[in-house]
Amino acid sequence: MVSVGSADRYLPDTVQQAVKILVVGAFGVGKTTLVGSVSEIEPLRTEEVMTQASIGVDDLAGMSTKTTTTVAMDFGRITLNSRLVLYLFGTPGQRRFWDLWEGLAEGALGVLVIVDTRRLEDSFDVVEQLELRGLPFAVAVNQFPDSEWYGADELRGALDLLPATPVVVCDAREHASSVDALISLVEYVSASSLRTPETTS
Ligand SMILES: Nc1nc2c(ncn2[C@@H]2O[C@H](COP(=O)(O)OP(=O)(O)OP(=O)(O)O)[C@@H](O)[C@H]2O)c(=O)[nH]1
Ligand SMILES: [Mg+2]
Repeated sequence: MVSVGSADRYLPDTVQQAVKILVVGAFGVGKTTLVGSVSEIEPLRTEEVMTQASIGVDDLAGMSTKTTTTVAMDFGRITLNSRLVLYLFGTPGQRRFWDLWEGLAEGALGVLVIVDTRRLEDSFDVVEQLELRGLPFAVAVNQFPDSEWYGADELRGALDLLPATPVVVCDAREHASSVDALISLVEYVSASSLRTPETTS
């Protein structure tokens, strides 16, 4: 999170476009962390302490400090430039809450998929869900200190991504790095929407 003060809460008059972005990913990949590090307003979080229901279901390997999980949504805002503001909606990662994605995705221009390469297989279904729903997305690899290093092509192969789908590496705790990931998504979605059906067919 950047500074939080009343001066930051109001949008400049120059803002012409407000865009909704969904932040999705498997359990514990860093969605809440990213929305929080990016947001220029106090982010809204719906964290609950993980309960017995989580034991044996959610893999906490590599997340010794994680005690809570998102049960409804994260919300944040970032003014990318004087004309464009992004509203970020983070989803819950636990599978039992995936039904909420449908509602949260309504009206979203694009999706940032956060991936943890230490548990890459957890992300297969996430990517599949987005492809089924036809939502444009970019992949942001949240690099943890003990993450294995995958080349972009290897990762694309493993996640079965289309050649045009952006893949970026970020640190969800870092504002600048996370904003860069969002910019990659916005650039991709803007470029795709500029292509008319005539030029793509
Ligand atoms: N080292 C490191 N730790 C991180 C990073 N991102 C998140 N964490 C930690 O990893 C854990 C998971 O982060 P969350 O942001 O809660 O993940 P989430 O995807 O929102 O999790 P759910 O809502 O439960 O699905 C937390 O304990 C974070 O402090 C990162 O980039 N590096
Ligand atoms: Mg979360």
